[in-house]
Amino acid sequence: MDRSLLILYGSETGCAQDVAENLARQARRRHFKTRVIAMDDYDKSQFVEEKLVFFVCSTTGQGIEPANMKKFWKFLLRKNLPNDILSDLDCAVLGLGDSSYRKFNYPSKKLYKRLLQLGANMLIERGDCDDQHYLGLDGAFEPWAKNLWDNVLEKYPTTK
Ligand code: FMN
Repeated sequence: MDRSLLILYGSETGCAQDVAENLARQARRRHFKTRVIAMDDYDKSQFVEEKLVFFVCSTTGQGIEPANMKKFWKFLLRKNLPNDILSDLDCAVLGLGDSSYRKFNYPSKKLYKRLLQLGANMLIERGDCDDQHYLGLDGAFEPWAKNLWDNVLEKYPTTK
């Protein structure tokens, strides 16, 4: 089975990028061939070929997506994308935000919904990292990542 994994992030001040890189280390330990790329640095013409993609994105402004995912997000919003275009894609979405803001984790919520609309298969429910958690981002990240790997490895078992 193909064990290529793409991790796409949108990050304003680096936290979502750190989380994406942490996930990539976890993936490589599980023998996935892993790329980590900012959404807007990714060649989106390849996107429909991807089989396994994790998205990590934060929130800035008042519920606004980070600058380095704006173009990719606009591309996903195109009205002429067929609603089954991502039916071969397994994916997962993790948001980073702060629940003291009214629009808590909005970009990841919108991204999750849009991916589902385009037919993507979600491996697990969206995760919400929260600056207000007493353990910081790890408070939600660690249990979410554990659940993610439990599900991913069921579908992509390690042979070694
Ligand atoms: N979090 C939210 O959930 N909703 C927001 O509207 C929101 N606005 C923010 C605005 C600013 C200027 C800053 C600095 C943070 C905001 N946050 C908001 C919290 C960030 O999303 C959170 O700190 C995240 O971990 C930052 O990740 P990043 O470094 O990858 O951008």
